[in-house]
Formats: sequence, C-alpha cells, structure tokens
Amino acid sequence: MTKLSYINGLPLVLLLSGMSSPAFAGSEDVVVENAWSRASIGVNRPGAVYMTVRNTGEYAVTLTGLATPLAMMPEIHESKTNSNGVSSMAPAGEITIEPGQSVALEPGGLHAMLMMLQNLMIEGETFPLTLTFSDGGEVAVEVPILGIAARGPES
Ligand SMILES: [Cu+2]
Repeated sequence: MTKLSYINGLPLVLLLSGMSSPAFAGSEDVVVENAWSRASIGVNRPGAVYMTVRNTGEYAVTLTGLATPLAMMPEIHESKTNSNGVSSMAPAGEITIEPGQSVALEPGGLHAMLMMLQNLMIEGETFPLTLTFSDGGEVAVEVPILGIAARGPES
C-alpha cells in the first residue's frame, strides 16, 4: 500500500507501467545455455556441471546458489592453476552478471560442483538443476549427462 500511495497522482500510463514492473529484479531475464555434465565413476566423487548463464535483461543479476535432487551439496567452484602448474579449486561465492553479459562455467574455470551425490550420474540421463538468484528468482534447467570423457556440450 505504501507503493500505491507513493505513485498516487501519477498519470495512469505511469501507474500501469509501474505496476507491471517485474516481481523479480533481473532473474526472469536469465537464460541458461548449453548445460552439460559428465557421467560419474561413482558416488564418492563429486560431479561437475558446465553451462553458460546469460543475462538478457536490463538489471544486473547475482547467482547465489544451486539446488538439485542429485546432490546434497551443490556449489559454484572456480578452478585455478598456479604458476607451478598446480590446479586447485575453491568456492566462487556469489556471481554477479551485468546486463547483456554472460558467465561461462567450463572445464578449467567456473563450474557447478555436485558434492555428496545421491545417485550415479549415468550417460544419457538428465537431471534438474535450479539456479537461485539474489532477487529471489529461480531458473531451472535440465542437465544432460554426457560420456565420462566429454569435453563440451557437442562431444
Ligand atoms: Cu569444484
């Protein structure tokens, strides 16, 4: 009601456009492309998911978390290789995507790590993955499981 009284008195066209503003500031404009993952050797090793997250809207969006029935602890990680050629990875925290930009989750860089797998990841199957954003919105994607040696969505 405070919002209504605030915009009270504005021309009707402004009132209507104000009321049709998105309930979520940004995440409804997020598109997830080319999501894929690899078959797992067992459930004791984590799985990894790769994709491109594109912000087609006019507001910056911040990816804050992941959810999937396949893993109890899905988390965004970033792999890094130091000057000695030793690679390691760590939680990447929240990822902000500016309007018109995209973030690539790909082997050797950012990835969605699926820790505490609840099931084997079997080639040819798919599983649902939900991306959560700071505006409260969610984007769900069905992730195909490719072969154990796959290097990209077309492999
Ligand atoms: Cu990882």
